[in-house]
Amino acid sequence: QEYVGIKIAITEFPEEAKHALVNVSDLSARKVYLVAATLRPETMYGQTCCFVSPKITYGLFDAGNNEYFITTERAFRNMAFQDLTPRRGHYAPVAWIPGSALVGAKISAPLAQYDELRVLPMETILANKGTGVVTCVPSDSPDDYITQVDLAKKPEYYHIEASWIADPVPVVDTPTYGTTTAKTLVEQLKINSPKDKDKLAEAKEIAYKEGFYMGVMAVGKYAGEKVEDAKPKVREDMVKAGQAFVYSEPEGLVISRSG
Ligand code: ZZB
Repeated sequence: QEYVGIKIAITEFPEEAKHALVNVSDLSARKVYLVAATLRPETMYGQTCCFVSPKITYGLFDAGNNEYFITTERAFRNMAFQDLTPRRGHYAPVAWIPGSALVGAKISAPLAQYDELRVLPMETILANKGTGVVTCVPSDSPDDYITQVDLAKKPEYYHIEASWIADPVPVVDTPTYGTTTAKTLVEQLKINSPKDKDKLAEAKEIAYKEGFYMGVMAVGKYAGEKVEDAKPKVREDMVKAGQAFVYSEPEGLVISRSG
């Protein structure tokens, strides 16, 4: 599986995170990025938050070039064997940080239409897939859409502020679902919760196909072009700009949500 790692800059840490990272002496001298794994770089215009799991402990890793990455250890280990890190095979974290301590962090996400976004919790993130960090695109990802709906229903329970939840941004236009593919599918399939696994897997499958084969970009440099054509161009632009990198996950290590 070949993912695009999206570099999402942390611009302000919550107090809890500062506490966890107190022994990292050069933290303020370096850029810190949450790295989100995605198959849909063309949708990055529609990012509305970055999800971490409150159940995962992430590592802060030296990524070279005065940069730190926050990912699962498993993901950084993969990167360390793909010449994406300073020393091949070295993946010891500089510090550990619980996902819960990152919730509320202020972030700046590449191509996002919002200048400032927040880190929010997603309980259904799988620890053994991607980087354990998921960038939220509620226009096109049914999982992201329903997670935001759920967060908005009980912000106190999730220890977040309702104002941290941003509205979806139109990114891809499709003949069947317009620019609200995720919302429409969630409603049509009567998905009520982020835990509605089977229906969400079905919605994701439909959304992927519809977006890729029928979608036209509704925003950005390639507005008006087919998603099929725009996808590799957006990916290349982001890689050249240092906003993203391509990394692969060995087959067989990928455990899909559908089982
Ligand atoms: C942004 C995005 C925009 C995504 C979209 C999807 C969609 P797959 O196909 O099963 O490999 N993801 C990544 N890592 C995890 C994880 N550890 N746990 C749970 N979800 C994860 O899934 C890859 C997609 O699943 C990734 O692409 C990421 O969400 C999420 F418009 O990133 B995506 C129709 C889907 N649309």
